[in-house]
Amino acid sequence: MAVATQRITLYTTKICPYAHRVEIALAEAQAEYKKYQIDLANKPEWYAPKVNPASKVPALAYGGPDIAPETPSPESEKLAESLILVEFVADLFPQASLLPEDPVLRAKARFFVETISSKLTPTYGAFVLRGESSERVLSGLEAIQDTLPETGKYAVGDQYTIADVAFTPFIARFKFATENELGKFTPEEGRRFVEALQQPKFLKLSAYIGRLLERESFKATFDRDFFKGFLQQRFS
Ligand SMILES: N[C@@H](CCC(=O)N[C@@H](CS)C(=O)NCC(=O)O)C(=O)O
Repeated sequence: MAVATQRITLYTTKICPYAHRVEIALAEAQAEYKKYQIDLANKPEWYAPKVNPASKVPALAYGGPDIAPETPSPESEKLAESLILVEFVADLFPQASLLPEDPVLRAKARFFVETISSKLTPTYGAFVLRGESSERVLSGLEAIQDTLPETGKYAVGDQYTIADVAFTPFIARFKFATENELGKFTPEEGRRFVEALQQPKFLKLSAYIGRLLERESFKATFDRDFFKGFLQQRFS
């Protein structure tokens, strides 16, 4: 376990792909931290005023005394927004090498993250939760594939970085939902997504996704049964 200079408490929710990013980053860093599950349907009254005024997960408390997460201390720093938290973890634990040292690779990692933010994350709710067509998701994935390097295991080469962390929770949920036919999308749209990813056109992306989902930090932080239960309860 790697110990940060100060205490970390992560406020998270298992179904949330944004919060999942921070759990992956902390797992990559082998960080010691406390985790508190926020029930989004019934948020604790202290959460917005004392942790995150935006009332969203993920949020992170850094520093302060060793107290229970449900009584957050005014002495800890409260930080939010998944991509900012992933970079914060990268900064706290440089030995995890989540940010490349080379400035060009750093810029490429951030460009990849930007591509995910502009082309893919908005399509998750639209397709899986609201049943819009898979077209926008597939064109987002094409843009992401175009951003991958010709060689290398991950988004910017052989080093696993913030870019991979940003993508993993989303693609894992797209795949899980469509492969298990659980979501607001029609069965035809679900099949279209699954079959599209098997086409030769997506060979490079599929191989990359396979490597992401084999990563220990992902496997240790994705509760498939919980996610399945959430989708079943909502959509079947
Ligand atoms: N831009 C934010 C998005 C976080 C977000 O939308 N989280 C959702 C859960 S996945 C949330 O907390 N929603 C508040 C609510 O449902 O009340 C980030 O990257 O952290």
